[in-house]
Amino acid sequence: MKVAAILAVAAGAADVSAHYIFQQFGVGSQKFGMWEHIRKHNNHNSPVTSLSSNDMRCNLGASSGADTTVANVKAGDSVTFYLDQAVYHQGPLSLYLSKAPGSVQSYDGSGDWFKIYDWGPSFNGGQASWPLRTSYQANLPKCIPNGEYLLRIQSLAIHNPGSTPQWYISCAQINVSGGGNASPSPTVKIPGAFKASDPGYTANIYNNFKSYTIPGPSVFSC
Ligand SMILES: *[C@@H]1O[C@H](CO)[C@@H](O)[C@H](O)[C@H]1NC(C)=O
Ligand SMILES: [Cu+2]
Repeated sequence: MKVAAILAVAAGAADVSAHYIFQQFGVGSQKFGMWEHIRKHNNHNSPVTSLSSNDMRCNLGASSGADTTVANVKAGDSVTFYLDQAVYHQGPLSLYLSKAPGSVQSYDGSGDWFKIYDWGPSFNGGQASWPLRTSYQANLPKCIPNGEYLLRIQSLAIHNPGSTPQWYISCAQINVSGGGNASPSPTVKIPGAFKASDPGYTANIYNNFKSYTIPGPSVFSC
């Protein structure tokens, strides 16, 4: 208990220092430049904390992607988000996709979203370990329809139980070819997909922490 309290205080103190930013995108072995194909947001290294805010989509000041180029990808490709420094707040990470009705550069993310990947904790001998890394890689599903999409990564920071959890978010703009004709499901809206009552949002990771449910819909796979 004592250790848990000290850890919680230490984690809180870390909040004054710079946070991590998803600021570079990659496809396969190619790593693009700073903010290339990623919507630049105005939040610098601060988190989004309101579950009802449209900033939950692509972060503060990133509702338009007019100034951001679009990466050409193939369905099934490996995609990677790189950070300026390793994620250091405990919590899950997830990848979401939302198909733009037309050009993704003018898409605000108000349509349907589905989840394609989760990074959660592993439990070993009563200890949880979180995947805190400098980059996160996953493969796009092979069966998604061709077209332009927002590809969104989120890190949900739940290191301070009892305080408002924090969301670190970026969106890349991708143009998928070579896909299929799936109708990915389940779909959710953002905001709306995450609730204050979600067990994965209220979890106390320092107290009898033995299992964890990552917020959001189940992962879609082909
Ligand atoms: C998207 O990819 C298709 C197929 O390669 C291509 O014809 C189209 O021009 C691309 N769109 C953009 C915006 O790059
Ligand atoms: Cu912090």
